[in-house]
Amino acid sequence: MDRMATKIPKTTPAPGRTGGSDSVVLERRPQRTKPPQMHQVVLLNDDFTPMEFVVLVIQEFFNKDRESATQIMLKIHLEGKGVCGVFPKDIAATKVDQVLGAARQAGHPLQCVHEPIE
Ligand code: TYC
Repeated sequence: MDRMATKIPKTTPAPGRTGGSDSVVLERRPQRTKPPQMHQVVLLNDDFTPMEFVVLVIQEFFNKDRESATQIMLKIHLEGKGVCGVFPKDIAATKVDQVLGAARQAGHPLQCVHEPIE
């Protein structure tokens, strides 16, 4: 018989309560979930894709206004590559698919990749 009326059941303190006083102590718990690894979507320069097409792609798939899309396109044109946006991995992969799909459909060799940051 382990549940005799005279026995006082052992209890563990409720989460957030420690010690025998009436005071409540909120304990800091280590964070158990990591934020998702972020990936940058990078467009690569080539000699054939029209500048206007690249600007439209950046506006359409990366939600940039015409001014910033043009700046990003020119950076890619001059430096060889440029970051169009930063997303969780699965979203970045979808962006790459969308860009490559639009480029191939239009007959342009535009290249787009995603890579982890940090
Ligand atoms: N270099 C291309 C041209 O002169 C323009 C271009 C820019 C192409 C960016 C691809 O990712 C690119 N028509």
